[in-house]
Amino acid sequence: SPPPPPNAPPSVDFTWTPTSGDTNTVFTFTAQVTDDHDPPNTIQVRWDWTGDGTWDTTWSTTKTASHTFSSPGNYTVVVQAKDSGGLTASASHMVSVTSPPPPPNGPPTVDFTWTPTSGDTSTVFTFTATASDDHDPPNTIQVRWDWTGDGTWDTTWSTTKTVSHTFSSAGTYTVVVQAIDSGGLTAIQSHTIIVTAPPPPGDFSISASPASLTIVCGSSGSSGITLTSLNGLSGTASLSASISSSGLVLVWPTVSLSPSSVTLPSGGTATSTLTVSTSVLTTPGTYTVTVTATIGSITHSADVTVVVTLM
Ligand SMILES: [Ca+2]
Ligand SMILES: [Ca+2]
Repeated sequence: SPPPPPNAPPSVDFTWTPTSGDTNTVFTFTAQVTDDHDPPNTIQVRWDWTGDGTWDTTWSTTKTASHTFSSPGNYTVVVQAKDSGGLTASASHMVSVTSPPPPPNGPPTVDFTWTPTSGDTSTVFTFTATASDDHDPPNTIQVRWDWTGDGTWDTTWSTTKTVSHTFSSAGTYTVVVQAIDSGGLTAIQSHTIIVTAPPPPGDFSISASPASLTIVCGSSGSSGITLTSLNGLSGTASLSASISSSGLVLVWPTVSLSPSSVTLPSGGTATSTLTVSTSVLTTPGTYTVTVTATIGSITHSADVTVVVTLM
């Protein structure tokens, strides 16, 4: 009989699924082998995932292998088959691996601070929003504000994160900021701000002690004048004194203030001295000395009753 035909090498090819993918994809490769002598299940295969000539698996009769590519790129995948006689064949294909798609857009985050942290209806509050986002840089995030938490937005959308506001009435306000990213996703944050009534206007009082003097003709008397700051008023007070009487006066007493100008500190007091002087010729009787102090547009006065007697 004729000699058996010499051993011929196997033939090999492979398929893979999925046919394309990214760095998260688990590719499954399946080798198809035939041979002139050996049944396919006895043919061994091995794989080189990157075409660099280094085999990445050991020989195996299992024709299916899985692999995930850690970096995007075009990879030449090589399979080699070997029959029982040691003859080999190989096949290669290029597999494209892409980067994974970016994660879906997420909403931004937003919060805000404000200065001063408390105030009244005269206070100009400055609000500063801080926004962040998974895709958009913060300076592209738009914000808008609702000063009263009533659901009506009081500003338009703006990429400017700092805005000023003054509350016209005292109260507790829920300030809301909303942020929106380029994909239209939004986030809100709110804080409570207490706005107090403005302090009462500054004022002062004036008093004289003693409030009445009895002076013998030819002598003099004095009364201490005290100015007291109210509600924080401060300033320079100009003082003046006038004298009047309901009776017939021929020779008037004279009045003077020392000093005639005093500096009133906020929350403090300032003093001056009223001196009423007479001569032996001064008309006896009852007089009213009115001491008037003026700070800015505020004027107050105090009366001192002066009785001038002959002896
Ligand atoms: Ca063979
Ligand atoms: Ca986003």
